[in-house]
Amino acid sequence: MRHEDVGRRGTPGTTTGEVRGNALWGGGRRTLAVTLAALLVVAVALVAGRVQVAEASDADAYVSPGLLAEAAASPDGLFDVIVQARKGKKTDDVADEVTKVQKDEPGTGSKLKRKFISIAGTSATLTGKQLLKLADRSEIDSITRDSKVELTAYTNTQLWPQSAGVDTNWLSVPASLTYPAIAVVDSGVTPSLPTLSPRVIGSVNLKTYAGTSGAYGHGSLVASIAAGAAEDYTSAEPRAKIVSVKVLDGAGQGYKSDIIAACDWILQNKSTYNIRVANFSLNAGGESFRYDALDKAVESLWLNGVVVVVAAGNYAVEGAQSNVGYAPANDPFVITVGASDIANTASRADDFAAPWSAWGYTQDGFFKPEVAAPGRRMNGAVPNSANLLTQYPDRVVAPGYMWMSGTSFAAPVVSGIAASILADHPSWTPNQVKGAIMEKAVAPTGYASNGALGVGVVNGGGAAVEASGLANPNAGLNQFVSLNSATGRYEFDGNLWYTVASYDPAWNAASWSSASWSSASWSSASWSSASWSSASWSSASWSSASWANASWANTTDIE
Ligand SMILES: [Ca+2]
Repeated sequence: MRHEDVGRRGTPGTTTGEVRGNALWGGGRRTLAVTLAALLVVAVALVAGRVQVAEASDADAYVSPGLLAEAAASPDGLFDVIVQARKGKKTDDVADEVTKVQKDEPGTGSKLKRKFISIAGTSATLTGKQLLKLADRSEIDSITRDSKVELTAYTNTQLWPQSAGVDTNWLSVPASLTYPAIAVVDSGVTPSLPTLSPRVIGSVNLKTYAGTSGAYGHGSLVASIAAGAAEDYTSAEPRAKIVSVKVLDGAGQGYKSDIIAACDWILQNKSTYNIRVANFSLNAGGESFRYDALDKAVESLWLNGVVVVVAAGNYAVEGAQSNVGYAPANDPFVITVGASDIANTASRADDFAAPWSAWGYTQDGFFKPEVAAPGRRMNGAVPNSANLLTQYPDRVVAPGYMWMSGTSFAAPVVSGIAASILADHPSWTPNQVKGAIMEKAVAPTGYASNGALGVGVVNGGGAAVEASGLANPNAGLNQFVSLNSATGRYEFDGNLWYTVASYDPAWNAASWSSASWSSASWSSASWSSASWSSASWSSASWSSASWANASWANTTDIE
């Protein structure tokens, strides 16, 4: 029997045809295709390939790794296979051989199935005994598994999955793991969209604002970037599930209280749907996190097992420091995400911050965002009736798909990465997931780890597969967290934090003194000094009324 090293057939990240578009970075046109269909087959084969040590003999058929041993161990068991002819032989010759071994070794359930035209071969269900016998026939070239095909291909015509390092997770995090659900707190997700169906496993409408009717499209676009699986539009984590929590109307408007109700609903239903991640591509008003009700609501999620991912905001002007005062982006526990521009290349080295991506200090002196992810000209799915389509008809890239820019579309990249991490490490806490994402982020060339990109641009593959889970960016805050025996949930004591932070500027040292950050490629020392600043605390004049206005989720005209 011949042995073949199936692991050397493919090269990850194989790319085809790059075309520069007519505006900025390609305008969502087909700039690149990542050909992963063949790689999937190779990866599956590799897993099985380590079982069997093959003997070298040209007389016998090639048999899928492990299959001979399985057939020998289970002579009456049934195996679905594809049988191919030796050179010079035909499909009918193979069919004859299959029929012969069935006669020689009768077995219940065995049968000849398809006779192929495109190849000289057949499909068949064989008993173990028949398979062993067939492998010795000189007419037979190969007997390989008739594997179940679970997906066609994970591909994206854009470069952002490579820049965010998530394309490697499509293959390196096994599909057989349990992938959690991401709650998308937004304008609603259309469950029938081909890229998401049938993985929208729950939805609830908590919107009480009587504004614009119809589907906005924002929620679907966000969900498709987090967890879409369509070829050419594969998301950050195509195996994750989606739960739609609708709080905004057909124009992206809504009440802050509805977003708090969304947190309540997630807390009550997270076990039912295995919700481990909640995505907030919205901000609504903002006060010190000691008082802001939405901040407290998302903290309740965070401290009770749900990773909260929030868009930083789109209100910076020409890259200048804007500070970050809207809730829930201004909450220190959550992962706040800025938007990077990938500079039309897959490499992270030349990435830079989108000029409108909000960054700077919160009312309480915390630096935001922690990380950035691609957020410019992101292709995603929207329903045909979406108001966004009416608003931006020139942004359609294909039927059912359009591009948008904003931190709204960077956040779901990180939500998808969080889902990959939790599939690989189901026991990790939100603090560990945040630590892994920050630890493996990469600062572009010349970037100093304390601006609009946070510590750098996310590296999904590194965070999911390589991170230790030991780095905890919230270690300093944990000393103020305790179990409320009345509710049975963990809570943060903001007043105690305020008292301690007021007289001890080094209260947060624990977060950055850990050796866990030594593997980070960015400077943990410089981030440590920037991550919380008593100088920019609420005494600063900027922290007053300017954060009172409504949601900016409708600031969609940016590019
Ligand atoms: Ca780049």
